[in-house]
Amino acid sequence: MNVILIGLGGASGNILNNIAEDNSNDFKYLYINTDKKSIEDSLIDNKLYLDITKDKTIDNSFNEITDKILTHIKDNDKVFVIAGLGGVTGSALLSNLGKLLKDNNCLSIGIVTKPFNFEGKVRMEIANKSLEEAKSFFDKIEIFDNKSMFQYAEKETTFTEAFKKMDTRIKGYIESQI
Ligand SMILES: Nc1nc2c(ncn2[C@@H]2O[C@H](COP(=O)(O)OP(=O)(O)OP(=O)(O)O)[C@@H](O)[C@H]2O)c(=O)[nH]1
Ligand SMILES: [Mg+2]
Repeated sequence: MNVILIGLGGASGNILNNIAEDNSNDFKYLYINTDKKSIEDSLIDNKLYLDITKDKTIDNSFNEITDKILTHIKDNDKVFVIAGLGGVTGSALLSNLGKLLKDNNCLSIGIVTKPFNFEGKVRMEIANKSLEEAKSFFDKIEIFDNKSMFQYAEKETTFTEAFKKMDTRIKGYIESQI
């Protein structure tokens, strides 16, 4: 089965890098972000920079790259869409991409993270709103709660280590779905 992982926004960039790094799967990858630096630094081969600096809404910018996205996914059986919810980019693009995939009869699984409590109410609300909107477009959405990350951690566990563990769990989840 062909599998493509599409990442939306900064958190997904880190998650894709961590999954792609060990080369243990022949997944295809596509990374989409509005952050030029993060796109440039990403290890992923296929990436699309969304320029929202020039007076453009994120939705309009997305509509300009839908053809490009479709060229990457046309031959794939299963599309996993990864986004860390709570910021602007991933949260806004989740429904846009979900709808595009649904309109093109792609089997889609969303994989999202929810913010830590310490990130505040506003980011949690953005995350919940995004999830609510995206629900109807995806065949399934799996939620990884960032606050669960430190549940089994030692006192000295750093964020980087904890994120890596979370990314390993996400990778395991994807492998269990194919
Ligand atoms: N698991 C995991 N979660 C992360 C990571 N980085 C950020 N997050 C979470 O993801 C949420 C969204 O962050 P980003 O992905 O950076 O946001 P964005 O979608 O790029 O949005 P903007 O930067 O605001 O345009 C944050 O609020 C964190 O909860 C990461 O490396 N791993
Ligand atoms: Mg960002």
